[in-house]
Amino acid sequence: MKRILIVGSTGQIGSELSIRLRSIYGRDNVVCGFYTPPYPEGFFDAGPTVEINALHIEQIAGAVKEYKIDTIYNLVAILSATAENYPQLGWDVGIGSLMNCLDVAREYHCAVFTPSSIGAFGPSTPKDNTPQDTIQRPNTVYGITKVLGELVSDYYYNRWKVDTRSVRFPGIISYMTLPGGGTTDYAVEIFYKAVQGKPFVCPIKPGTFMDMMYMPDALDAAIHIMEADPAKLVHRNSFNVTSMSFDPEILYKSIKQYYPDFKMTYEIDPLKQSIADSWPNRLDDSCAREEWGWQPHYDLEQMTKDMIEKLRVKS
Ligand code: AKB
Repeated sequence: MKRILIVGSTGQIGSELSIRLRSIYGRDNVVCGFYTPPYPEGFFDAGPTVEINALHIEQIAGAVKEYKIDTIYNLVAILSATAENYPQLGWDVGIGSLMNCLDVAREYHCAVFTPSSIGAFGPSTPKDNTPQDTIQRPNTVYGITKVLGELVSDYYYNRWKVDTRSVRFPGIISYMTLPGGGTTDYAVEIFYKAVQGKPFVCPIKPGTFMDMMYMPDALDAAIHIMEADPAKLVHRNSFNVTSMSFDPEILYKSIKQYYPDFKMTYEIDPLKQSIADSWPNRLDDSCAREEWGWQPHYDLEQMTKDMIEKLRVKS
């Protein structure tokens, strides 16, 4: 049975990944590292927790030793738009947590998952059916940290045999914990407004396509890649994964099926728009499908239905 440490467990992905991992590996085999509030409801009662500032390597090492950890999920990051406003912070947090996790993993023989992102691509990357192996010249701090993360993770695998694996996450849509500071956040915020009966002001232009994924599929990806047979992995850091691609108008129409009076207007955020324009329209994730059986379950219609059902219960 795996013994897992999640560093950055209270964010959008961590708050749901911890629940899913505990349902698979057992409550006490998943330790949640926390640092930044707010903490999810019931967080401290749901299983073991430990305070970890990911920039302090001894805190990660201490938790790994104490709980006999063999797998680290490093979910610490400053998302794309915030990192453009605070580049030093984006760099320090993204790279600091990555290097600390890798060094601890090397010493204590742990596997490491650090998500990459569609942000690891840039304006010179082919926009449609973006291949697994292609040009990666991002023009954002976030993207640069993600490319470095991919390269350094592969380096630790090749040089030190640290079992590093990861996926390039698209925008993740979820109802439990809000994302913050990302370019794709609009695709979550729009649902909250629709369910609250309020109009939505979209920061991204119509016609801007980006890859997206519903949280249950994102959790599957993060878990299945770490369970994959290593003999079948040609790639490691990181795999393209996607389950849908849409622009704001397509998402708006999908939500309007449930709320015919829902109104969306546009007030373009130049920073978010320029980041979105530099990212692919749709990834080709055939390598993930071939090498470890990646298969998403939610398309736009299924995701919209489930998001609205869940948010109605929540509100
Ligand atoms: C962001 O928008 O910054 C993230 C991402 C796609 O990595 N959601």
